[in-house]
Amino acid sequence: MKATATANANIALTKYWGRRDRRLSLPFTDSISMTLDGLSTMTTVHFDSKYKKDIFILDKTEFKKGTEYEEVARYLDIIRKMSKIKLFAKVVSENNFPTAAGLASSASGFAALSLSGSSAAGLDLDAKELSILARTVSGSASRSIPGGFVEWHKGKKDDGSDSFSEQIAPPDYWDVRMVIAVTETSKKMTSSREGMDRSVKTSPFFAQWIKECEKDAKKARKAIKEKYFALLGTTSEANCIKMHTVMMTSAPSIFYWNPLTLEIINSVMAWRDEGLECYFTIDAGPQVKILCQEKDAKIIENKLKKFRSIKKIYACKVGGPAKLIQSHFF
Ligand code: 2P0
Repeated sequence: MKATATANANIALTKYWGRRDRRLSLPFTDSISMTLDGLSTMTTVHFDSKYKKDIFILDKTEFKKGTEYEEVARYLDIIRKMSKIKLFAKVVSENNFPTAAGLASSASGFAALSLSGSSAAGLDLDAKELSILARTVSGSASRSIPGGFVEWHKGKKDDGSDSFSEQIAPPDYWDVRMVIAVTETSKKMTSSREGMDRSVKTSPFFAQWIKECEKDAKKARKAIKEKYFALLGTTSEANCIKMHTVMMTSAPSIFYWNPLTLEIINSVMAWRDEGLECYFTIDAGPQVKILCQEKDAKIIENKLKKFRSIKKIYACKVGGPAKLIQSHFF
């Protein structure tokens, strides 16, 4: 009972920040994302009677306890319950980009685990069921299942059965690019979960944030449908700034940016004034993701290369869905 899957990271163009149900990761808002080609997680899951407990190895390090181990074990429990198997599992997972530094590794990680784990357990889930399963442990992971441009519907039901992600448009529909500037590779100070729960409780702007997200998701949907790049870019950048305002106005305050983050923000605005059409977005970390059209991606990459302190640059096309593969880690 072994299966291996890969899944790409995704970056929200209109964000998820706040859970109405913490156990099931049910969001207050719809969110819309672009899947990133090439930033991916590969995961092998093997259920077998030879394992006396669950084993979890991420990026060649074994986690024997702690949050990461507990999340994976909880996740395997959900799969065991669904498939009615009682076996422990060995999980080996690798990201081809920095883990937990605001590059959506938990999204690709839990999406890859959903597909490999459910498949290893003999379950044959469709994309909707897989995205619900992924969401249960890491909200944004639900958006890494379908590929292309994706919408995660917030849903209304308490059991989460209507809170899932689906594709708005496939990867080859529109050649937009995300150029990512990694400004810091260390693990973030405040996890997304902790941060968003704090924002729900303490930011005076949280209620308005929910209203803004509804308007922004509507604009982003329209922009993708009409391939209206300026609308997608302006909506996405504005939504990101609103989210960070909510983060910063939480108590205690959460600042995910560093000086280089701000320097790149200012540069993107200046480049735009000079006629280079690009827009930034930033998640729960200091990395800056720049949305642009295919024709401008190389120009932006070259401009970023001039910042000596940027640790790494990725230029991503729109990526595909989570998929099963035939080679395994062990
Ligand atoms: C998003 N983020 O929409 C938002 C924007 C971060 C900022 O979803 O800790 O990866 O695994 O529950 O679901 C990050 O949250 O966090 C996130 P965990 P998750 O992409």
